[in-house]
Amino acid sequence: RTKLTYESRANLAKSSIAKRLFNLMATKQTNLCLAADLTKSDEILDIADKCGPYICLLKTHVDIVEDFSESFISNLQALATRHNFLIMEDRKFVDIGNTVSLQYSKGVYKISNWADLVTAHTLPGRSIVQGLKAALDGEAAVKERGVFLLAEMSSSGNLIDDKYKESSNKIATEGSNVDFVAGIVCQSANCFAFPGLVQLTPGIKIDESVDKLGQQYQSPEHAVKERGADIGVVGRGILQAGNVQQAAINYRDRLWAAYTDRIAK
Ligand code: UP6
Repeated sequence: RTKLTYESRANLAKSSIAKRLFNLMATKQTNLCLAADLTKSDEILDIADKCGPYICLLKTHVDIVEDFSESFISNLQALATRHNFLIMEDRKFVDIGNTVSLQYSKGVYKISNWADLVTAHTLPGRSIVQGLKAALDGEAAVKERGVFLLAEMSSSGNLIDDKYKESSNKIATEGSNVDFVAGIVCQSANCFAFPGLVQLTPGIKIDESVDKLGQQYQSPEHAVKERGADIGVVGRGILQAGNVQQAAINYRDRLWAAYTDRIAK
């Protein structure tokens, strides 16, 4: 799968939003996801505006926003339209189907109303995908949304083993889930084989290999060429840079060059 172009993988994808994402990456020539881990809505909107032209995906953790409001969401959506990127809420759902269904669509954040994509752990089993789908109102709504399942984590000492990885892959590709599972969050190319899924890989930074709280980083080139990343997630590598726009351009250029190298070989 890692030798194929994003355009050809768009044709193989079974989830509509995965198709859309692959095509967006190909036309906009970016495989960079910005992890906008900031706690004030204005800061998130500001960085989304500055980095928007260089990213395919903006990833939020909406529960760290201290001044959440509906206008924050509508402003973020306007920026997503203006700069042509998708929005992923990195909620990492992990509960029984009925609970995740409520967490996805209700409460303060009503995530299913605005997030094109969400993330979920596979720990509860296949019912987590069914629970998320159940929150959406019919087939048309399912088509506009998707989930990325976690099959690996970047944190040192995480408890995921080979069997868990394999089972996560099975859940992602089985029967009724395929129209809704858009991709896998993982660290290595051997997590799944189906080329219609997007590999999202967090833990990318140019000048550091760890943080103080267990995060482990790799370079853009290593993530894309050795580990099979289709989209590289960069948070602090951009957020803490002196010039965030220049940093986004730099990460975009390196991730994209690594992808073009990968498919040329
Ligand atoms: N993330 C990881 N590792 C995972 C899954 N998700 O780092 O296995 C997410 C974090 C954070 C971002 O929740 O939002 O990716 C990484 O941020 P950083 O680049 O600042 O370390």
